[in-house]
Amino acid sequence: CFKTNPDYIRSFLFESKLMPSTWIVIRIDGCHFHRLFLGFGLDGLLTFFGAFGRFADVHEFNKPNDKQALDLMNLCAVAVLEEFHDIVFCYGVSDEYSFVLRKDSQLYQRRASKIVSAIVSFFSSMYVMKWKDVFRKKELKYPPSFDGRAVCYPSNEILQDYLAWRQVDCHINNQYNTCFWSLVKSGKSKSEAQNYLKFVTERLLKFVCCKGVHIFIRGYGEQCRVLGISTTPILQSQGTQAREKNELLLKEFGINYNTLPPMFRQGSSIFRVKRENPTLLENDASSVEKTETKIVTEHCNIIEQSFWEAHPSILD
Ligand code: DGT
Ligand code: MG
Ligand code: MG
Ligand code: MG
Ligand code: MG
Repeated sequence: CFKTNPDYIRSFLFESKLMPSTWIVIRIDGCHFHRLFLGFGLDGLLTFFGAFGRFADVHEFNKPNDKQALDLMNLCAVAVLEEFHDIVFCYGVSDEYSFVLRKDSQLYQRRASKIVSAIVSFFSSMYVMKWKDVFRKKELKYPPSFDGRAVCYPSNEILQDYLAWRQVDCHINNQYNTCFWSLVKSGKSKSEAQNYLKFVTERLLKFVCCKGVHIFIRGYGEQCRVLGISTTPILQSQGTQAREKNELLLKEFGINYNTLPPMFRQGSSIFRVKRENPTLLENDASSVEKTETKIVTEHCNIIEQSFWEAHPSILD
């Protein structure tokens, strides 16, 4: 006979609750958005087997950045911000988005699996719903999916370091990808382009400055290695890979990296701002009614402290 005592059944339930009084960051990321990189002329074969194909390739996203695909991600993130009132800030790049929930959020009693699954499924549904608004003439060929995870950050400083890390990643990947696809479009094979950039990467150290802390890294993306962290730019004299890549883009392709769209270079930040409502100001509305809350999408530097100083209400 079965034991159907509810307490007995419930005793198996494992609820991982997120630490109280800490910022909660939910990061979602598109599943299999890239193409398997095999070389050997197998790329065509992969596109042919579209059912297992990679989302960005199957949907012919522009390389390295597809404005419409990023616009769609941003629209979905705005919808998430509107739906989940405890979210105070969103940062997105490529196929990922980070959502920051207020420190004192009691959403789903801070149960990680509930929060992650609710946000991930809402975002995925939005992506499908809003597809046609952005890609008017392009058919959605199969349902996209996203994974998600939750991490707690105990202080504003550490939360800002997390966001800076994502923006540094955006910059490094974008710079690498811009060089890579410029080389490919100029007639180099993918492996030639990869080898050329590998040479640049291995010869020189990358140098990133984040809030006065200098981080020295080699490689990019998942292969990125942190070589050292220091408060002084001691290794700067050894050259910066970033500068080298910008020179490559300018000399060989006439691309001035700093004039590329800010959305590609800086990613997208979404947050609420309080603004005075000019129409209500004219009437004799109370001071509370004179301000309205607006959601804005900006492509700016969030590593610099000045961003947080200009928007103190975000982490207030
Ligand atoms: P995952 O997350 O482990 O399931 O695998 P992926 O393939 O999603 O890998 P991920 O998230 O590390 O990298 C994102 C991939 O998405 C990137 O390799 C290329 C693709 N992607 C993202 N944004 C764009 C875009 O604007 N244009 C194109 N062509 N591809 C993009
Ligand atoms: Mg992933
Ligand atoms: Mg992905
Ligand atoms: Mg990704
Ligand atoms: Mg239910």
